[in-house]
Amino acid sequence: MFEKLRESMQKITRLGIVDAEHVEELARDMQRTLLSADVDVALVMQLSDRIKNRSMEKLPEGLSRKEHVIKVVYDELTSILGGEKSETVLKPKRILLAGLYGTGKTSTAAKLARFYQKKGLKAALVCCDVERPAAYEQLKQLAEKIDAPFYGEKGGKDAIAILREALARMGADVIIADSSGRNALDDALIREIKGMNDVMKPDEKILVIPADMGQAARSQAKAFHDALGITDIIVTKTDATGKGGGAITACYETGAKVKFITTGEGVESLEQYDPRKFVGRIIGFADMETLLEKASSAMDEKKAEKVMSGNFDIEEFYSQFESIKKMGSFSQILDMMGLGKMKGKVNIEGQEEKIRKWRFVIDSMTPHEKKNPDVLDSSRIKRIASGSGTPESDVRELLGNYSKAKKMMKTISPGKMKRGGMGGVFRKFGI
Ligand SMILES: Nc1nc2c(ncn2[C@@H]2O[C@H](COP(=O)(O)OP(=O)(O)OP(=O)(O)O)[C@@H](O)[C@H]2O)c(=O)[nH]1
Ligand SMILES: [Mg+2]
Repeated sequence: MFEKLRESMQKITRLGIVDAEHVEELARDMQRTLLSADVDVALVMQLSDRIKNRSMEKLPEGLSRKEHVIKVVYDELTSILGGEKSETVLKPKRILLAGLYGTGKTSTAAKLARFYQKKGLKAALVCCDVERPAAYEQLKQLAEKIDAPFYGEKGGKDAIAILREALARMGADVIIADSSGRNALDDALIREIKGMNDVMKPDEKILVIPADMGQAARSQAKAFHDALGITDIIVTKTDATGKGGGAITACYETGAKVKFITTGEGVESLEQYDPRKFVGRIIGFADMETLLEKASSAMDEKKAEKVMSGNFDIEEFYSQFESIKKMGSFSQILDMMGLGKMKGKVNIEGQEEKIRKWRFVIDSMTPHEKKNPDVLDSSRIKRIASGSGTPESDVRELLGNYSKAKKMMKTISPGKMKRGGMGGVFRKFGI
C-alpha cells in the first residue's frame, strides 16, 4: 500500500504546475490504494473529498499550489493514520502484552526486550502463557537468543502466581510479561488478564494486533480497550499483508495509539510508529520539513494549540467562530465539510444571527468575567443580558456551549478532533 501511495505522490512532485485535474487523479489513485489496503470505505471517501476540496482552496501565503497539495495530502494521511505519535515513556518499568491467539505476542515480547536493550536497559521476559504447552520453550529460547533474563514455570497453570513470583525475583529495568492467547475474547481470558493487570500494575498495557486483520482490528481493539484500558497497540506482520492500513486506521479509531509496528520474524524487526514520519516517508518529498515550516509560519499555531488543549477563555472561544466565518458563509462551510445534506435540517440564518448576537453578549462582560466565565451567577447573567439587549436564555446558551466545547476539547484527542473536524463541534452544539 505504502509503495503505491508513494508512486502516486511522485507523479505530483515531478510536475511543474499542479492543476485541478492532477488533484482529481491523485485523489482517485489514493482511493484505489487505500481501499485495496482495507481502509474503511467511509474514511477513504472522506479523505479523498478533503484532499480534493482543500487542495483547490485559496492558497495559503507563501506556498505554491504544488506545495499546498503535498501539504494537504500529508496532513490528511497523517490524520487517518494516527495523528500525533504515541508518547513514549523512555523507561517503562512494566509492560503487559495482551492479544488473541497467534497475533504475535510472544515474538513481540522478545522484540520489545531487544528494543530496550539497545537503549542500554536491562529487559527481562516473563512467560505467563499457561494455555499453550510450547509457549514456555518459545519465549525461553528467544530470551536466550538476545541474552535477556527469563522467568517462567514449565507446566505451570496459574499465570497470576507466575507473574507475582517473577516480579518478586527479577530486578530488571524493564519487565515484559507475555500472556496466553485465546481464540476469542472470552470471560476466562479477560479475568486472567485483569488479574495480571492487578498484580503487575503495568506502565504500559499493550494490545498486539496482526496487520492482516484489516478493519476487523477495530472491534478487537475496542473490546480489549474497554476491558483493560489499553495504553498502546502494536500492529504485527505488516510485512506479510497489504491490509496494514486498515488495521492501523481501525485501531486508531478506538482511541488507542499504535506505538510500534513489526515488519518481520527476526528480533530486530520492530519499528517505532510515528504517523508523521511514516507519512513523510510515504510522500517522499525531499523538502517536507521546509514545506511544513513554511506552512506553519503562515498559521497561528500557538492559538490553535491552545484551543485544542481546551485552555481558552470565552473571547478565544468566540474568535474560533469568527475565523471559521472568514472561510465563508455557514452554508459554504457545511458544503466544505461534506455536511451539505445537513443544510435542509438546520436553520442556518438563525444560527448565524445567534452567533452574531454572542458578540454583544461578550462585549457586555467585564475582562475578569471573560477570563473566568465560572463566576457568572444569575445576577451577573441578568446584568449582561440587559446590557447586551439579549434574552437571558441566549447568554446561558453561549455559556453552555463554551463549557461544552472546553470539556470536549479536553476529552477528545487532537487527532480525533481533526478527523471529526469542525463538523463534530457543530453537531455537539446541535447546529
Ligand atoms: N512475517 C512476520 N511474522 C511474524 C511477525 N510477528 C510475528 N510473526 C510470526 O507469527 C507467528 C505467531 O507469533 P507468536 O509470537 O508466537 O504469536 P502469539 O500471539 O504469541 O501466539 P500464541 O501465544 O499462540 O497466542 C510466529 O510464527 C511469528 O514468527 C511479523 O512482524 N512478520
Ligand atoms: Mg505466545
